[in-house]
Amino acid sequence: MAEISTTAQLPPSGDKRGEVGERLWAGSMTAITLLLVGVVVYTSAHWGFHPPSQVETIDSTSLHEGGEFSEANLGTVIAPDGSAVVRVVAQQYAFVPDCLVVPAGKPVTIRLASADVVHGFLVQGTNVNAMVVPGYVTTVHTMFKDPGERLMPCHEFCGVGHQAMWARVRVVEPSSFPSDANNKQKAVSCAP
Ligand SMILES: [Cu+2]
Repeated sequence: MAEISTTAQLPPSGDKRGEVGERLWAGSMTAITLLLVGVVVYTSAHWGFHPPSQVETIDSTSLHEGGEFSEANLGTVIAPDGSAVVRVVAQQYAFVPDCLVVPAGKPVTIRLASADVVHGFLVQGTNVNAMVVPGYVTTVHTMFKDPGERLMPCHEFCGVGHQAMWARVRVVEPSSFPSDANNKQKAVSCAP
């Protein structure tokens, strides 16, 4: 009578190749994941890219009725330390105001709220790039190094007039900033 072997059989060579393939895939996926995490950390630390918080809520249907985003508050206000806060409303199909004036070399906080649908904005040549979602305030902190004028288009398709929705950002020397901006009661935008 033939003896039955109880020892495990060695896998055929095909299974060995499968294991090598799996290890290769697992290794490449781990490497890609680490690379992506590295890119996020690098852009965040080196370029100052940060996702906007968007945790602050606001009633988008009543922006014009008063509060932070009422008409008189739109534009730039300069704090005693020289930093600036810019408030902007995004609506179909314009930013209000459509020309922002900001000081060069000073911290600038841009606060946006949408009056209707989802919009987006970026400032050409800077790290400013965010979405403006109705119901939330988008806050971006930045600094503009050199004086000059930059474009600020809406980059989120928001309707048939989307391509016409853009503003300008005029970066000026702090010394030539409109003096009205130091008056907290009045926000300023570019002179017409
Ligand atoms: Cu838009």
